[in-house]
Amino acid sequence: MELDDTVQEIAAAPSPDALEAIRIKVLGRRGSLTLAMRELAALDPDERRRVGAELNTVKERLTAALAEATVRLGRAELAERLAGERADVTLPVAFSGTGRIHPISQTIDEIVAIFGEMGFAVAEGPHIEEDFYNFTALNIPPEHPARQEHDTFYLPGRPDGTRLVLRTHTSPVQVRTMLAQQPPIRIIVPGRTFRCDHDATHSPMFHQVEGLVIDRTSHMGHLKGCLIEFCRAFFGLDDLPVRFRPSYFPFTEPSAEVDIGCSRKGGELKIGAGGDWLEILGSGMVHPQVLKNCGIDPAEYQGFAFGMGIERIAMLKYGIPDLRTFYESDLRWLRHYGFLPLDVPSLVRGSLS
Ligand code: 2NL
Repeated sequence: MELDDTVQEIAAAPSPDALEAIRIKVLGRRGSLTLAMRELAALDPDERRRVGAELNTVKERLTAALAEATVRLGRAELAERLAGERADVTLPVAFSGTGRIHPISQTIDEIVAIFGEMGFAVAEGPHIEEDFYNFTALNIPPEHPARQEHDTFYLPGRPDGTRLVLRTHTSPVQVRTMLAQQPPIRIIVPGRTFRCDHDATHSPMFHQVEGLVIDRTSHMGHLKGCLIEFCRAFFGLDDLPVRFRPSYFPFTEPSAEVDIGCSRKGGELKIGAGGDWLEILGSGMVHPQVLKNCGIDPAEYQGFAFGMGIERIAMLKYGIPDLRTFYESDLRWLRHYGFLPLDVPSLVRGSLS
């Protein structure tokens, strides 16, 4: 009778702890069954065999009941945990509020969105370059100041006497593209660039976006239309004044610098019509010698190119006053000037047009 009660108690145990308490009470070192087994020694042999067999049956039933209860409680615990941890995958994403997109990345994404809409593809290339791709192919003469030790990061000389450089602009990617494919070419090239320069307005590492268009009849009118459209889209001003000013680069002829309208009333710079001008881009028609160096016949093809510094236009658009803060990895700065990960630049959401 007592056995049936215990088996029932085991089957009803509400928790693993309660079950363990019952096991100790019966099978523990001083458990009722353990003590009864111990007392067998005092019985005469016949009696011992009979009671011993009975106690063994009791022990087997209890052990089986305990094992069954352990499985039952384990299942119940798992079911409870699964119910508690159930994830509703249809709920909206809970934004953790931590990460931000760096203003340099955001600005590059914006520029890519604008030129992407005009049919440009993005091209990328190595930061460590051959002298040929960074200088020679671009018609930059050996005595040009840009080539000097003082202005360019050179790697140690190689056994054959040549030296690799940290690219000083992203143009070598355009050179590589022209050597790899025939026109039509329509690319923009964002990326890191390096110059031996470090003060309040120069960083040894900075970012550029350059663009290149080559086709049979690409002309200065295309250059102008393309860059006027870009300036207005980037600053979000349909009537932004844009002017082209003659300039000089070894890799373009003719060359033009691009200014946008601004005002400087009371020492505060404001982009837009205001009678004053601010330089933001360099551009020009690709020099025939550069086309030749890059395996393109200048009698058949012509094109235009342009380049701009990302930090500079990001500072103008987003009112960031100090260049050096871009690379300090200050989380408070990033929370203030950074962008939400889902704030993806595009022309169809109104923020760029
Ligand atoms: C500036 C001026 C410029 C280019 C970059 C270029 C590239 C090739 C051929 C011809 Cl492969 N030109 N790039 C042309 C004109 C200006 O950048 O002020 N950049 C920050």
